Amino acid sequence: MIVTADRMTASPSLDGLATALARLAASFIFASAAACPALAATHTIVIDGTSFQPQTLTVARGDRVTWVNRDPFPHTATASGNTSGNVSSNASASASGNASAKFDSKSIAAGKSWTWTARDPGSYDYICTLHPTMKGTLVVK
Ligand SMILES: [Cu+2]
Repeated sequence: MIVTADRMTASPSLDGLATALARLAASFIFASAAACPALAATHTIVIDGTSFQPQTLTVARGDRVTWVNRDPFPHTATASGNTSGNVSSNASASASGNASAKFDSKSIAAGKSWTWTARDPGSYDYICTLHPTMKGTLVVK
């Protein structure tokens, strides 16, 4: 009777331990799975008052950058890829393939946004082609 009782009490606690271990293992798996997409961040550049905010943004390779147009008229975020910034750093630019790196949102309508994934490291000077005095710099590390 006593042995049986001990077994009966021991059995649920072992089950409990197994369940706890299973939950622990599951939480590790979920944590690892969640860590992968978390490595790529999404950054926001707000276009407001005919300016890019922040004017200079540094992101990591693989990150996504979203330009949000809060002005009541269209803008673009356009990097030519052969900007003046590359003249002084031709060696590193060609080494990392930045000479051809560029992006162009085309027209971003009022209230709309445009997202670009930063794949190649470098410093991207960009403008709004509709308002060339609007300038910004995106640094990809
Ligand atoms: Cu503009």
